Amino acid sequence: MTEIKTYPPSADFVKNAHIDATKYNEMYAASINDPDGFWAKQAERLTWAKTPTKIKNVSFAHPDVSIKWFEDGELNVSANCIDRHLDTRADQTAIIWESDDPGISKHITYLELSEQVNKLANVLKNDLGISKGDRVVLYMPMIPEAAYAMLACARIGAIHSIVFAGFSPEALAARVDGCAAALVITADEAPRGGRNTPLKANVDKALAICGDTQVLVVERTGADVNMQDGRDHAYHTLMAHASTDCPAEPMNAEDALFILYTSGSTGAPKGVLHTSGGYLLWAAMTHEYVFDYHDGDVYWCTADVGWVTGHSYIVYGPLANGATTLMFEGVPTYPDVGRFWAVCEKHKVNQFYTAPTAIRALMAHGPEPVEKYDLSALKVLGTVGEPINPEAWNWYNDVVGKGTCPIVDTWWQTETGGHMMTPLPGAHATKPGAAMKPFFGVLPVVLEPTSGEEIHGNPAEGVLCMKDSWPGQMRTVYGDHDRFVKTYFSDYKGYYFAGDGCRRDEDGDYWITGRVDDVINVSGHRMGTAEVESALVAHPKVSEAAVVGFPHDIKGQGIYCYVTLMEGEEYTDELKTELRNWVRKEIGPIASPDAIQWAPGLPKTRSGKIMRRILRKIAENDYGALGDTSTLADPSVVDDLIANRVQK
Ligand code: 6R9
Repeated sequence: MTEIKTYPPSADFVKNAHIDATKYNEMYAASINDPDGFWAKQAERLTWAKTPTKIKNVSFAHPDVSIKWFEDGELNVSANCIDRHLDTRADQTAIIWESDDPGISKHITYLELSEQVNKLANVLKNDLGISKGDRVVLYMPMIPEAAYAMLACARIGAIHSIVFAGFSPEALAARVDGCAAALVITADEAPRGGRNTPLKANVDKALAICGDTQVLVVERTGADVNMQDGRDHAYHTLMAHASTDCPAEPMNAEDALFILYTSGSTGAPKGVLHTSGGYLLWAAMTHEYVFDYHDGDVYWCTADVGWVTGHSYIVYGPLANGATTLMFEGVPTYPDVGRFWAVCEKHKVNQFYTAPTAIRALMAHGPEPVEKYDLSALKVLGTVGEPINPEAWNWYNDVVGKGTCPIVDTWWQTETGGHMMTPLPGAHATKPGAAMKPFFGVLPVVLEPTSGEEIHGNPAEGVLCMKDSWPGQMRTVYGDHDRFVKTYFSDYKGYYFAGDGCRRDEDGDYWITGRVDDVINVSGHRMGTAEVESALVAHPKVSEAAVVGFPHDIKGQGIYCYVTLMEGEEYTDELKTELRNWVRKEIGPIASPDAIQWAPGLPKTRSGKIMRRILRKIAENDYGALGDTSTLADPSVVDDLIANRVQK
């Protein structure tokens, strides 16, 4: 075996870090040995209207899964992210907004944030009749108003559900419908990479599908948009008259904060539900310790608020900590491939957090676009969303971090609310590609996939599960608790099953090996193969479709579709283009197929189950490893598929 190089933090870094190796070990042991004591103490980092006395009340026992943290505590998330900072930080920048246009940015202080959020909370309550428990869908560009809207919902106890602005009207309609939203907040258009997405027009199309709700429209580009009388309201008009004082609604720790839809291996996307107290504590604590955030630092997470990373690490975690958080509207390649580094230099970014797919895309352009800029403010680099390959890790470390910035490879999920497995930058010697260690309170186990037995000792390889709860854990699937239990607690009873495989090495460090289910990860975006399949079969000419992931240099995984047409339909290149556009329309551009292969026959078992294992191997160009095909109803279809494989 080749020796794995490790990268310890410098002595200077360790000296200033919140958590060094000794402290990590002490705190980790305390978090596991005395969770109630540990979390009661940690809960003091939030401001409670009523301090919780009941700390943890959890059962992972199938089928009666129930998860409660701080259940008799009361707090308001927006008061924690804003009000409590006003005495000391009113003039400190809360949000640095960097527009898609490199010439435009602005700084929003905590006082300004407070005024905007209070006003909007009043608009929601008084003009639009939104009250505690109502659902509000956000379909927005990366503009400060997106953060205002999240916090305004939190302030009055409304539950937000953000739909990524890259999703199609069809996908938006399903999500508006899924939570019976009382309001959609959007903008006229979303500029990204020099192009404008017509958000309001998409909302109009979505509401034509799912039925009307009220709409609040932020003016971003000033484009002329349709405004339906009585249904659509102009943000700036209503805000102009709103008061800057809206008392924060006291919320129980277990009251819902937000819903966020995410893809699973089966069925339609699930509405992951997070609650107020545990989630905020988890987001705040991980933000401080994992990025080693110190007062006065400028922190930048390049995600979109449409994903969980944007929720926890652009808005809630940083603002709960009184941090300065950068919000970027654009893309890494506009106006050129040096944009990330130009922004780092311009705003003197100290912690930078992005996805491996972005690193790989930028790495392809060599070191020059990075070296043009002064990145000396950088202290910590982070990655999230998918496994990072060692080449990309090394490039990030050498070219971006100049070998002086610890890299935190953070493994977590929409479901986990925040970081779960990650090195802490002052505590651990990192290894390229390893998620390393559990965060405080996290109890990972490696299970043998078929028996479900825990594998003790090192090294170990199997599926990754959690043996106990942590405060940031999702509480349920919105409106479908049975689905929650079935998805996460049924395959391995008594454990939370994450859906990922992992390896624990000789030193006890964890490496995430990728999904073990039918979820694929395209440019860090999670997608169920079943979703793409159902979009394809919704086309009138398609009779059957099977979708698998295959290795892709930049995206991590690409989307490979096998398609069978209806009797009598012609297999043409034009139809392939049509199907590609169809999927983009049904789901959004992120689901655009990378390869479509005509498959007049699909490999099926005698009981009619599609053998995806075989389709995966063909897409991966790995025919030697097809395994046993004798159980197929018609083994000859495999040869046909190999002969007609689409070259990638
Ligand atoms: C935060 C986020 C979750 C899935 C997860 C896993 C993959 C995320 C990773 C990683 C390896 C990392 N994933 N971070 N795999 N190393 N550091 O991405 O949430 O969109 O719900 O995706 O992403 O497969 O199960 P989400």
